Amino acid sequence: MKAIVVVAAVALVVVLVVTVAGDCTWSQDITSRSWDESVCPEPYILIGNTTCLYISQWGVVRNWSAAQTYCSVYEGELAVINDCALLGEVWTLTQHVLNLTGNFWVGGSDAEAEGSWVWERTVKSVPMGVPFWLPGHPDGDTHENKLMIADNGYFTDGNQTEEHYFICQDFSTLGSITG
Ligand SMILES: [Ca+2]
Repeated sequence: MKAIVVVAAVALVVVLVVTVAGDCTWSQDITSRSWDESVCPEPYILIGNTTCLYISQWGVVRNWSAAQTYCSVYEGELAVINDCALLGEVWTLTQHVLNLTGNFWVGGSDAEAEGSWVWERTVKSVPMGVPFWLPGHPDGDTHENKLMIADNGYFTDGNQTEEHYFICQDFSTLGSITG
């Protein structure tokens, strides 16, 4: 009887570790999730019932500016991620459904004023601190002025010349909600 309890406890711990994106948690049942491809224009998919995103996949990495250009080809821009639940959904999709281990450029920058992070599209403030940012970050000073989602599910700052995966957002369909 005691052994069964221990096994159950270990299983619970594993589930919790797998499904925490930074501190932005959501439903622990990955297998029941679906991402709707019918609402948003191709190649975007509806994530979190609110946002049309395109997530670059295997082999498609760009520096920050080239990623922004890539998004513009699909009439979008690098994504605005203001919501903790959306960040959790994105992280789970990238890391555990697409199995992409790496960093993802999104549309934030502090290039205009060091330490003052804004979304390039809206010029509104990027959420700071936990649960969005990796504790201790941003830490790159003027060497790292662009925003990415790290593979641990947190925001972190990166150098714009680095090549990473990236996330584009279509603002034409549901832009009034998140843009
Ligand atoms: Ca900076």
